[in-house]
Amino acid sequence: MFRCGHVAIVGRPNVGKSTLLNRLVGQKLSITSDRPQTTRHRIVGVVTRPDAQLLFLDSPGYQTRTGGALARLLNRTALQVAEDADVVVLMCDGRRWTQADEQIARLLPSNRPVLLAVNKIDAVADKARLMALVEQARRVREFDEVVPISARTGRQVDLLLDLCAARLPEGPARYESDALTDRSERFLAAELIREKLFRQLGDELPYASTVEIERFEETPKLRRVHAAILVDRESQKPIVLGARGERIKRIATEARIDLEKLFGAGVYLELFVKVKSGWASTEQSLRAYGYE
Ligand SMILES: Nc1nc2c(ncn2[C@@H]2O[C@H](COP(=O)(O)OP(=O)(O)OP(=O)(O)O)[C@@H](O)[C@H]2O)c(=O)[nH]1
Ligand SMILES: [Mg+2]
Repeated sequence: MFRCGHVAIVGRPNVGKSTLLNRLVGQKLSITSDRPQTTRHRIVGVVTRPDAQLLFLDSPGYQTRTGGALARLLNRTALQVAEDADVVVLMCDGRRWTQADEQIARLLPSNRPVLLAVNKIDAVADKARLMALVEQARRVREFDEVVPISARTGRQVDLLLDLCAARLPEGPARYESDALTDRSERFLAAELIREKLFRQLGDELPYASTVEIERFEETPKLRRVHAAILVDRESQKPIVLGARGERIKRIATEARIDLEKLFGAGVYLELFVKVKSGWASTEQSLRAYGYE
């Protein structure tokens, strides 16, 4: 008997959804950062075992204080992911249960298994507080299972994996057994560059920035990537470039190192900054840049 199906990972921004996806797959597929709204696209991470193939869906954190076309689009993606899955993992931060967690818990479908993953237990010293949090969450809705985990250290992640696998429908594998994701190398390259941008820019970050791959050439041993960082205003360009172009150079170097690891090949990366006013202001223009 073999099982295969989708497991959605949902939750408010910054609780560690993408960190979990990467931990499960054992590769850095989905970008992470210590600021909310890092993930903007759904991405599948494939885990193949002798008894099951689990297709984990990472999604943007659900925003309860929304505004703007990008936020609206991300929220739709976040909920759609749960609707499309066989099993839902609601993730929360073990340090606090908030109004936002409560709101998301209520929005989840009631006709399929929902597991609560209480993450970041490595950062919770007081286990009684963890118990209190679980009680609070249980008052909102029923959960099939509650699993305290640490996506960062990997603690109890295997247990969560087993519990998800057991709840999938019977069926054949949908991906090759060595597949990691449904996304192209081109997409992964754009995302990893965006991660470096997020991490390097700190609070100066122009939220209305994205990465566009202009050229992607593949040979067995080398990927040649030309990518543009799009910003909304001319005044944001020097922020991305940094003094004497040092910042963009650092972004490119870090992205290249991660990409080489992920692709198992050499990477030649050229990075530019471009001003494209209003690229994130309407849903139509967002679609033109790959947002669903
Ligand atoms: N201490 C601790 N930190 C964690 C753990 N898991 C994730 N983090 C950190 O939490 C932050 C957010 O992680 P992400 O995986 O980007 O969170 P996310 O839920 O995908 O966030 P969005 O994509 O913005 O919705 C990062 O700084 C992670 O390193 C954990 O188990 N323990
Ligand atoms: Mg994320």
